[in-house]
Amino acid sequence: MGETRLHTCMLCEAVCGLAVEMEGGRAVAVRGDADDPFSRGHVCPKAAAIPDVMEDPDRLREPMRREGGRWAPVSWRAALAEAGERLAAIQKRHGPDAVALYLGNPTVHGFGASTAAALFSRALGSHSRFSATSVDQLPHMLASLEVLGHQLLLPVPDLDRTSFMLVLGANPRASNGSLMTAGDVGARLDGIRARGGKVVVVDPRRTETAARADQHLAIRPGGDAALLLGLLHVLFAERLARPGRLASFADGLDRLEALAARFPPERVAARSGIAAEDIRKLARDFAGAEAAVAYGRVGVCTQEFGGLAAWLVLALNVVSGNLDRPGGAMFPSPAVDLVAGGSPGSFGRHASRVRRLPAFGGELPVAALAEEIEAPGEGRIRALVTFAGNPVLSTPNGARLDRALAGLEFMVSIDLFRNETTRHAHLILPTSFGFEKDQYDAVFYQLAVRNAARWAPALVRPPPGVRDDFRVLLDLALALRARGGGRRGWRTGMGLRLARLQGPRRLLDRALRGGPRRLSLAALGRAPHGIDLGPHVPRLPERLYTPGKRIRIFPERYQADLARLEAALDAPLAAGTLELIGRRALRSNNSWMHNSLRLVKGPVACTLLVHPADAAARGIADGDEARVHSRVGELRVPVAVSDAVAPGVVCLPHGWGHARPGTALGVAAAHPGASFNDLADEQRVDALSGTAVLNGIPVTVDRAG
Ligand SMILES: Nc1nc2c(c(=O)[nH]1)N[C@H]1C(S)=C(S)[C@@H](COP(=O)(O)OP(=O)(O)OC[C@H]3O[C@@H](n4cnc5c(=O)[nH]c(N)nc54)[C@H](O)[C@@H]3O)O[C@H]1N2
Ligand SMILES: Nc1nc2c(c(=O)[nH]1)N[C@H]1C(S)=C(S)[C@@H](COP(=O)(O)OP(=O)(O)OC[C@H]3O[C@@H](n4cnc5c(=O)[nH]c(N)nc54)[C@H](O)[C@@H]3O)O[C@H]1N2
Ligand code: SF4
Ligand SMILES: [Mo]
Repeated sequence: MGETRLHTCMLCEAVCGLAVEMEGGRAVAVRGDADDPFSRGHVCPKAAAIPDVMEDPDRLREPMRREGGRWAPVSWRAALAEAGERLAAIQKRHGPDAVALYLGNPTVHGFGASTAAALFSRALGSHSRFSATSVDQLPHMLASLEVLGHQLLLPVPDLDRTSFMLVLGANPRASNGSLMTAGDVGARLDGIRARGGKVVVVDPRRTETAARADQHLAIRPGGDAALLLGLLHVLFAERLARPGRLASFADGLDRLEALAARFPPERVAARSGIAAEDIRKLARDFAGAEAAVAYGRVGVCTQEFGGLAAWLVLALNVVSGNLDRPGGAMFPSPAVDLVAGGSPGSFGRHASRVRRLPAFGGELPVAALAEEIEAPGEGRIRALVTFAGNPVLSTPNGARLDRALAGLEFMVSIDLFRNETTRHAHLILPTSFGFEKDQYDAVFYQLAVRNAARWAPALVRPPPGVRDDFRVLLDLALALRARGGGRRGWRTGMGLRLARLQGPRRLLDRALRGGPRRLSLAALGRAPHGIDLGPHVPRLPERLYTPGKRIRIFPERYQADLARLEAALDAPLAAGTLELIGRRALRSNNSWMHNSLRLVKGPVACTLLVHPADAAARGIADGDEARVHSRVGELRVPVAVSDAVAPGVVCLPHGWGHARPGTALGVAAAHPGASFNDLADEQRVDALSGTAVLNGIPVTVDRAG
């Protein structure tokens, strides 16, 4: 009989508590930890796949070195020395920006990795830094920076107390919530309706979340900014705008009112695809609710007007008086306060060389990565370090990036697998994963719907040839510096060596002790199921980082982008064009869980949803193979005819396309699918923020001959 140990899931933002059945030193079964006060025993099918990843025969278990097309194992000492030497040489010859960095999504899913990634990034001293932020939540961070003064001051829906939730461009019943960490989000959404409240979903597809809501409004992709202006128009025009106490420390409400006056529902109906009377009713319902919250996520960010839309979601919460009030959008008070401890952020301090796209928080939009590698001249990217990312599948025009990576002088990847991206590396440094690591989710407790903390120590030893992310990143930074690369200065070097010496546990303990809750690792260790730290409390205006602690409701930056929106209000789509959007599925996780047979077996997941009318017009039947064509590429995918998508919209998941040669992912290669991002156009970014447009991509679809 085995024993049960506790851990926390590191796969998505819900941070579910896990009860792990151990036998002979192996994790043999994974259940939800019913005694976790935050996740209450909830898990999804992906948790059971954590041991699949840990024990995957394709997982890299020692550093690998590529010579031409051949891979051979290499010692850690030799790998770090070579990586440090070659990166340093390129920086010395071509300047610090010649070495780029891409930080992938799992970076934020652990304290050790996120801490070390920040130190590495600083030590590298390059302006050529990229991450998943610019294919994800950047517009929300920008809105928080502009309006509230801090990029991490992200308001979170007070899910357990709201009586009206307006969901735009999010599908928490599949994604389990994002910028809204909530154990068992489905039950919490059900709770709103059980209390007599309402859930309204604005999405071009009738998603799992929309199907179980009170109302679904099928918006046209990219129509959110238009819709939100229409909603604000009604609130002001019908005297439903009630900012309440917020008005005493908000600037610009009058200018926002004047702006909204120009966008009556009739004017925005065509672009949003939502009838004027539906917009009026939605505004009245929202304003009439006891406590309401507007919540926008990936579909609102990664689209043509992502910057404006994210700002207007925040503005709607302010104008209706729902920011910072119970049942509205609130600011968590976690045990490790990343807001107080982190940089407020910056926007546009530098720009990309080729297209002049703005940096956010010192990072450039990843849509510019391929051209920055390809375009000759001073400042060209010649080497790349990737950490926990797979941008060939995750970023727009992945096929172009794929070609560009093949032309790099040198590339190092820190990852578990040789995948579509890391196969281009000259060295892959393999790291520990899952129950081999300690788990504390500093980032996600900063975004939780209720304050909580849970720390889990590693349950098993990693394979002997792999090392912890924390150590690998710091050792690589030190190797680089030892050979004259990276940012100079003794402080950087001291910081690295000190962090390396202390290790992630001591750093976390210090952060907890210095945090507002005065917790410690020992205190969390005594509460292995996690601690409930209570509901959110109002924190404004004290928490604001703007001068004078004011809410700047209408920052200049947005004014300039409104003309672009106005020009698009009545622009028709080219005849025969459909608009492509994405979708997430419960059994999939971005680009990298497709090597677990338990998750990919069964019906093919990578299908194109086509509305029956659009299918009929093209002579396409359910199950046929379609040819999907965009400005940058063409794919063949099986069709599922479905009235869940609005007419004119087609829908495909991202993260597939595992048929590229040179990868080592056996199960995924047998269930390859096609890559959405071979259709996404890297030249189409939200002009305001630089965020990639991954929804509303114009495509043509016909039956594959
Ligand atoms: N078309 C389209 N594209 C999208 C999106 C979309 O909705 N539509 N979504 C975007 C979003 S929101 C995101 S966040 C990005 C994600 O895109 P990426 O940043 O590329 O991240 P993942 O696809 O999650 O790939 C994670 C990688 O990290 C590795 N990995 C996993 N765990 C660990 C670990 O503990 N340590 C190390 N060293 N490596 C690890 C995996 O093997 C894998 O290679 O994709 C974006 N791309
Ligand atoms: N199972 C699973 N869970 C995940 C992930 C995963 O890959 N799989 N990824 C994780 C990551 S990295 C993230 S960032 C989160 C994302 O979490 P969510 O944002 O909840 O993710 P999506 O399911 O992509 O939801 C986006 C929705 O926007 C809709 N949409 C597309 N275009 C538009 C538009 O123009 N306007 C509006 N209003 N809606 C639009 C899409 O139809 C889709 O339903 O999920 C996380 N959780
Ligand atoms: S919902 Fe997210 S955190 Fe919970 S088990 Fe599934 S993947 Fe893990
Ligand atoms: Mo994401």
